[in-house]
Amino acid sequence: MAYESILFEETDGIATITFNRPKALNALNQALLGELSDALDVVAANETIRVLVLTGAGDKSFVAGADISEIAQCSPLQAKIFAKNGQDVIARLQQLAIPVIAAVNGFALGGGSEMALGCDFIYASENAVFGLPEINLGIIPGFGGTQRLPRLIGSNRAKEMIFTGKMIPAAEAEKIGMVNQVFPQDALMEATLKTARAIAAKGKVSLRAAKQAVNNGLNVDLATGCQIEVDAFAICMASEDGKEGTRAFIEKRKPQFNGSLKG
Ligand code: CO8
Repeated sequence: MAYESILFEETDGIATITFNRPKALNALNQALLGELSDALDVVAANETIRVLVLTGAGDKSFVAGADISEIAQCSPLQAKIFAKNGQDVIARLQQLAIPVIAAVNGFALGGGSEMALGCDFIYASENAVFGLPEINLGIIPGFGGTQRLPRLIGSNRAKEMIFTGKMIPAAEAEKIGMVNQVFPQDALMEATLKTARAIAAKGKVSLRAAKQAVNNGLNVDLATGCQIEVDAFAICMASEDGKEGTRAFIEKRKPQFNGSLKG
């Protein structure tokens, strides 16, 4: 599929999807969501891709939200479908077997913050701005923001952001735990790719197990979460990666992870 609203590239096992509607500050319209969904199919089907990075075109915006001109034309039913499409594609990011990093290089507002919250963690540039300003439009977040933000930063802080619609700079987003690390704008992508390369060198089986254990454990009680962890741990030990990693330590050499799921 030829893309118009995103850019898709892959280098050395790291795929990068760039939201590419700079004239609209990379706002998410339904066509873009369709392209993103297609690109996630490609990523999921390609075993050589080890890490996915999401970023925005230009130096001003990651994603300035869902496209307000499209929302304004929606009937309630169309709005429900638009919101569901956005939620589904963000859920797929979260469920992707490989790690997904958001490199937020400017505005991450509304659906933009929600997109970043669907990633495994967020790096941001110093000029990045986060917020859920939907309340100013007489609506509420519709791409999972009322659910993921409180789980990440706590319900009181999330409610303050959602009720006021205030925008917060990257430094504050880092302070409240929404962002892992902030970089000068011209250093963001290299820092993100450096972390992506470090992750890509780990075992595919253990990365998958770690992501699933954390994600699945977040929605259950501690005992059930710990059970999820031991099951995932056993899968690692049944894999070549688990055998190779422990053997390499004992033999005092670097492990060569092949990502095979075979025991
Ligand atoms: N949608 C459509 N176009 C946008 C959006 C957007 N979210 N954001 C910016 N643009 C467009 C502007 O209209 C403008 O276009 P034009 O040049 O043709 O007039 C262009 O991008 C540049 O924007 P500005 O001139 O406004 O740039 P500024 O630097 O002055 O301001 C801001 C930047 C602060 C980011 C400002 O553009 C802004 O406030 N944008 C809207 C932010 C917002 O409210 N986002 C939330 C949107 S709602 C949402 O995300 C809901 C998610 C769930 C949806 C469920 C589906 C129904």
